[in-house]
Amino acid sequence: MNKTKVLVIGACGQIGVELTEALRQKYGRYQVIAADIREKNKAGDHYLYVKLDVTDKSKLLMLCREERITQIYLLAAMLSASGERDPALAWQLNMDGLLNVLDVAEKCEMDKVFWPSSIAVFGLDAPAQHTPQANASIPSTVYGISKASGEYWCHYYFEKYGLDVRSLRFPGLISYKSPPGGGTTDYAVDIFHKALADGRYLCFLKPGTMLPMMYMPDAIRAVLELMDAPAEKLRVRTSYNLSAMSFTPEVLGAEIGKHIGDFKLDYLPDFRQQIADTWPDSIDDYDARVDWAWQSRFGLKEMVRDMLENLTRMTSLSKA
Ligand code: AKB
Repeated sequence: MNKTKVLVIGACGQIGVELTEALRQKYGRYQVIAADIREKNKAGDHYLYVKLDVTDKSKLLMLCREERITQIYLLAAMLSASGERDPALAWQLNMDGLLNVLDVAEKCEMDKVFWPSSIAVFGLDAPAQHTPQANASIPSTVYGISKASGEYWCHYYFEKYGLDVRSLRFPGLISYKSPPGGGTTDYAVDIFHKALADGRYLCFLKPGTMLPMMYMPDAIRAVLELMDAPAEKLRVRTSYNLSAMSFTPEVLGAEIGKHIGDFKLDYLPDFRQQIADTWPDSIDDYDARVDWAWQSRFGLKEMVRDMLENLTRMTSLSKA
């Protein structure tokens, strides 16, 4: 039997660090190669690590053939806010990266591919509350356009070549192990670091900006559960809506304030406000629940408690 051999591309990023760890636990540390354009970090410290630019298709193909890769997790991407600063580069990285992976996976007859999409595929024309799975929408950012187009490419490779590519539309992800970079939802991570360090935070989104969010342990579990689901159960071959919680900056601030008494939250909205205003308030993930029994575990209270406990522990460890 063909043993699972995994390649995680973008392994040093916010999702990559934790997903690489989870996949190593599941398949064994020598069955998972971490790859990133960056120098090694947590994902590459101890085990297999390759420096890889996903837009270099011949290197990707060579690596997959030499290592007999059977599954790719493609996490390398430019997010919404950085993408608006350099739309051409965002398009090139996000689209060329995906097309290279799909093509190489098909050529190497891989078992499965995972690729994350985002709530950024939805624009102002989509219903803001409980945004349904199948809603033709006009994204407001280059990042959103690349995710919407990427979803169609995943569908195309599945239909045309039978490539088992699976995808989730992630909301804003909150984590303590590794920081996000370049997203509109990043405030929901930054706020914890500033609350603990300074007791205050200057938020780049204004009060009342409701956005869908998810704690990283739920997100990692969602990827593993989706990838384990029987192929015949999966009716969505673009990307699944996924939901856990929704909140505004002031609601998150108030919850943090329950743990850090005199926490102060101020606001100075910037260009990211316009992006956030086009995204849904909440997401309907009915199809994910029905098809592969998705259920989130962390709500706002549990997430805030866990984030603060872990960040406090990590700060005292680094001081010791
Ligand atoms: C971003 O803010 O760009 C991302 C996302 C919602 O996809 N976190």
